[in-house]
Amino acid sequence: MSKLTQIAAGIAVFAASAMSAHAEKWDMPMAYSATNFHSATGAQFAECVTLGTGGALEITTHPGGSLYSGAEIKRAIQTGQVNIGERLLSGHQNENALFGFDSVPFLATSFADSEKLWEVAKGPLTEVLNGQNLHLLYSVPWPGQGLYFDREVNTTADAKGIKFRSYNAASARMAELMGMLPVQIEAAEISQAFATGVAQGMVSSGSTGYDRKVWESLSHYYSADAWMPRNYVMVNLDAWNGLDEGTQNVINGCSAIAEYAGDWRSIQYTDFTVNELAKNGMATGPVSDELGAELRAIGETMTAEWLEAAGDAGKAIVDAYKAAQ
Ligand code: PCA
Repeated sequence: MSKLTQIAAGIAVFAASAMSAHAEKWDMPMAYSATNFHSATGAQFAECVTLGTGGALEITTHPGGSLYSGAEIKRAIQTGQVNIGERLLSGHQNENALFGFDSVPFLATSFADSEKLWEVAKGPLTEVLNGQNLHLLYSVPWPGQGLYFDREVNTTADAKGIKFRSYNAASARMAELMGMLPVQIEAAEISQAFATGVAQGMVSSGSTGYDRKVWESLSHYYSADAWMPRNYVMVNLDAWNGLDEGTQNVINGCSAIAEYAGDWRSIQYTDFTVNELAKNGMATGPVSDELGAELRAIGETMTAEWLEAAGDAGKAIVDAYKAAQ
């Protein structure tokens, strides 16, 4: 080894030990199962930041609600119990109606439209989140939402009285308007809820049905593309402001890659997961014409209700989205 190589090697060892002495470790709670595509994207994001900062900031993901359940994650980040985490923001529409912009029925029902809607909503949403001590990093849509049941359902009359698992205000309201009984349950708990009859149906993507093997209890999946809700990865704003610029740059780069990769996975997963539901014995196909028409009417009611609740800020998002069509 030449003198110069020795010095270089020594500096590298010194730098590595200096870094690990100051290494910061962030836990990242995530609500959905480790095998879910959002969780896979989050794990790669965490690895990207850990590698990109040379280990100075090490992020460890905790999927499946193992650290905090879905409903607790946002508050945990806001209050600094953890510095980073992922959450379905439409689950907090009761705090601010804007969080439900991605669950307005039949507003954006394709990946291209979901992207357009996201582009115009990102600014206002970032502002709301900053006001809650949160910094937004990236967001990835779920595939289109369809209806799951333990029976054949061709009209809302067929679904009357069914206990319907909800995950946000829109899914609960849809249940009510269809004459069903909404019951809020985390995705991590649904296999058990269906097995014990606590719930008999839900609105969700093929992805969640596949992740939770719902064919063990449910028999029908009807594609409806009702809406495409999003998961959001957020950092505590104080923790974000406390990072040096280099670290922020690495996180921003990893976030952009994660958003791209997550979008791609969501697209790939759409058909794959519905095919898996069918392979495992479920009847799959579009909603009947009659149920489709009833859902459209319910969607109009829900859209009017959301616009009323979200006021000018909500209307501005919808107008900007329509102008971009
Ligand atoms: N899966 C999540 C939200 C939307 C989706 O497709 C869930 O069911 O909790």
